[in-house]
Amino acid sequence: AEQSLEGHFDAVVAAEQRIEPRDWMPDAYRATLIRQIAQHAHSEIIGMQPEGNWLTRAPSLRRKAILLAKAQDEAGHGLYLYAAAETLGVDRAELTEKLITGRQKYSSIFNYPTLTFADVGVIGWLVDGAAICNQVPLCRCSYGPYARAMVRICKEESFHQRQGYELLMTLMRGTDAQRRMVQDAVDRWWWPSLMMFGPPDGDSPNTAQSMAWRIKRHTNDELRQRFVDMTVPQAEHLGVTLPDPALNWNEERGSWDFGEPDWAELKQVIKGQGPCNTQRVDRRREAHEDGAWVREAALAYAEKQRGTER
Ligand code: FAQ
Repeated sequence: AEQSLEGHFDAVVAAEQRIEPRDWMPDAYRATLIRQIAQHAHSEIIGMQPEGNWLTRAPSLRRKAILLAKAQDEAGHGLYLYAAAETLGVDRAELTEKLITGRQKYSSIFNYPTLTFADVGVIGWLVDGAAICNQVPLCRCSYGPYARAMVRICKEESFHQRQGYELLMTLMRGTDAQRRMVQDAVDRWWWPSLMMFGPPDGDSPNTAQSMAWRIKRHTNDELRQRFVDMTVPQAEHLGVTLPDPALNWNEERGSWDFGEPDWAELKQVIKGQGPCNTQRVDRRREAHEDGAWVREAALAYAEKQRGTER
């Protein structure tokens, strides 16, 4: 029977149909999805912190309203993604526990500081831009609940990217000091954005199996290249310089050649030794502990409701 279940699973994946929560799936497929979806959810939740840093200091009411809406969208994405992970038999409380005790990862990008308001624009442009590049193909992921969550998330990410670009265009029409502020933010975020796509293919232990299962639809390097090709013309239009002397149009490939990110830095950041790792996880732990009374009250209320129904 095991053989035919596996045969059915393979056939569904090969036919580009979706695996659903009640379908049989290999244990390792389930584990890989839990790992990736949990990391993705954690990234959305931790990802609110760098921009949250500017909520009380946004330069106008309009900018503050936009930033608040964006951070709220990210909380929503985190919640959909935890819900998608729960369809695989894990519990959100358990995943949060793993995040705050450092046993599960979140994206390296959120361990860098946001030094000026231009960073808010650059996060929208480059970080959300990279997120879109990575996530649009995930709308075709073989696991139904994850693929469907990605559709709405990608629509909202596109809006986030546009708001970042518009913010930067506004600064670029401003003073010399504002233009320098944008260039400085681009210089600091460019390489970390390229690292969001993960290690180079030769050093990516999960890619081959995840592609065979059609969880991932492209390799890390393919998506990184797609991001560079999409972003170079946007940088030109904006009037900023990307901090990579090796950037060069390759006529033969029809793509931009670019330099090698500092992979040792990515490893350090993933290991917990980036500029803000400790601060980000500590803040998340505090928020979780501060919220304990809300969870207790909600549970007590649910118990009471059950009581009155009986
Ligand atoms: N950071 O074998 P691979 C957002 C880990 S966007 C940290 O290549 P895989 C939106 C990897 O987990 C950001 N760790 O792994 C937003 C693995 O370790 P493990 C979130 C990284 O899974 C914008 C090991 O290295 N997006 O939040 C990173 O096949 C603005 C070996 O790597 C997603 O999560 C990294 N950059 O490929 C929010 C998208 N790269 O788990 C707020 C979904 C690799 O074996 C503001 N995820 N690692 O211990 C994916 O597409 C994949 O998981 C990759 C990694 C591509 C990230």
